[in-house]
Amino acid sequence: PAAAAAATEEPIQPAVEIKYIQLLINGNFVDAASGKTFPTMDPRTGEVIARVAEGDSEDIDRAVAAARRAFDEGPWPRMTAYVRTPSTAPHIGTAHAGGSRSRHGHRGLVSLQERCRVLLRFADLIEQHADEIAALETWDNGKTLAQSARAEVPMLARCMRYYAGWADKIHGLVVPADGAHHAQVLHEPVGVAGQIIPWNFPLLMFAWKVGPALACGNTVVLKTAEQTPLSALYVASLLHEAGLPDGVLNVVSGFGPTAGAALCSHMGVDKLAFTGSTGTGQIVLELAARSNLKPVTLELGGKSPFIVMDDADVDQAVELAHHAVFFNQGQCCCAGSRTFVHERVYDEFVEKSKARAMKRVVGDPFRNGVEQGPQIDEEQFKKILRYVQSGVDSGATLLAGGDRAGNRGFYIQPTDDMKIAREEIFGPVQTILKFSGVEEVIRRANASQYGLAAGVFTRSLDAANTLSRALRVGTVWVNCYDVFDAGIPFGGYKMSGVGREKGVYALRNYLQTKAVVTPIRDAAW
Ligand code: TXE
Repeated sequence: PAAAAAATEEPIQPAVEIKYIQLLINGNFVDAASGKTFPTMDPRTGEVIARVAEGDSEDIDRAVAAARRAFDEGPWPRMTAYVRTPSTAPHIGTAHAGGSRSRHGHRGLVSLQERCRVLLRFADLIEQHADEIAALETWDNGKTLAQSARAEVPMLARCMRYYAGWADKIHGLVVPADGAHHAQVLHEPVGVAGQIIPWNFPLLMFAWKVGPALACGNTVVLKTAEQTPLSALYVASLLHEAGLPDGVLNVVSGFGPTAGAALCSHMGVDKLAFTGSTGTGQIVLELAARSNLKPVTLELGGKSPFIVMDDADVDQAVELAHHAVFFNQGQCCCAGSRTFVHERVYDEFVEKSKARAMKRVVGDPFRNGVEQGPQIDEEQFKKILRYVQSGVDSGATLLAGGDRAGNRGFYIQPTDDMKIAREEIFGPVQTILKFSGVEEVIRRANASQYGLAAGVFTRSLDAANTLSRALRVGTVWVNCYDVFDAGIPFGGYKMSGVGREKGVYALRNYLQTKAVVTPIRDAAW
């Protein structure tokens, strides 16, 4: 009842103006070539927030051409690590590195430090505009304002600073080669990176994709999710204010099968990075293979286990397991959506989890104290309720929730059930399963096509070590969950993905490796 009341109150008017609704191509905000627009919705009400330019293959062509020009002719990929005339170093947007003449007629080298500076200035601007960015994200996505403001905007800034720090520290090797040869290994930017991001964490996905790509000197065409186009356009404008040269980052709003597929198939794109569903990831990989074999990194779905051992403090375990699955309305690729609980603490855990789920405050994400906003859209909302129903139909015991909250928008009651689930629900639905031994839980936790993350809750170091090594997943959180520092690699085993984002590992996705071999004339020396 508390949830229903909160969800039926009048929506709070967000304190932000919508400034950017066009595509960002070559440093300019422009309409789609077709002139078409599409609505982006407020998930609290299902009403239109704004109409946004709808990019299509022609716009992808324009954006890739701009990114290509910025890569082939601009300073961004070829900054040197020193400046010839520091006091008169030309402005980055007009200079042409390497001493050749730019279209503006300037000469001179641009320090690689300038790449760091642009990213650092961008992080400062994110902090200066934190309130507007957080409000925009919450409005378009439905996540709580507290989460946008206290977690996601700071993490975006942190990620940009992290990669700013890498920009002048990327270097190759000298290899001791047999024979009278000097062998160098150079690490060069790949070129034009196509990046496709989903709607569940628009700002973080922007950070994880754009940060390493730019730090390595690539240029980018970013396709945002059709449900959440607004925040990326806003922060991209700040990146230009920070001094990013035109064409280095282009942002195309639009749909998957049109704009997204055109980016994947484009012969002028040198590398693809995708986050989204496993099914769409397979399409992306196929389109890349059928066009120019561009390398692809994928961050896909999950069905992550959260394992509670019998020595756990049950109250703490309940709280953490709750957070692991309900965070972000359950719309996390790494949601701990299979809660495995040892039989000795199972009954107590189930009782307390049910009480916790029923206490969860659902309502307007702009309101203080609200823990859960609406789901992203009607499609996801209906899909989640279908899953809950199918659980009940196949014998699951519904402990809490299981229905919509309120009478408009896409709010769902926090739901607990007891069902062996395999598919990604992507909603506020916790499935609680009983186990009796370590070997058994390892087997059952690993019996999934996915392998993104896992949680382990125990006081035993031995249990933590055994489980951490046995679980076939990209991240194991022991006595914590959803820790996403920019330096920690993230990605999946099995059908949860290919490659890693964040940390030093993400740099590999955006670098080519070149061997340069030269003879050493006077080998006797
Ligand atoms: O995902 P899609 P959807 C899962 C989650 C959710 C389900 C469906 O289970 O319920 O996916 O969500 C673009 N070529 N995740 O339909 O389709 C699309 O425009 C190129 C998990 O939103 O994967 C968007 O930008 N691109 C996930 C992006 O792909 C295409 C996050 C993601 O959309 C395309 C989101 C195509 N043919 C959903 N079709 C996670 N791993 O965090 C779509 N897109």
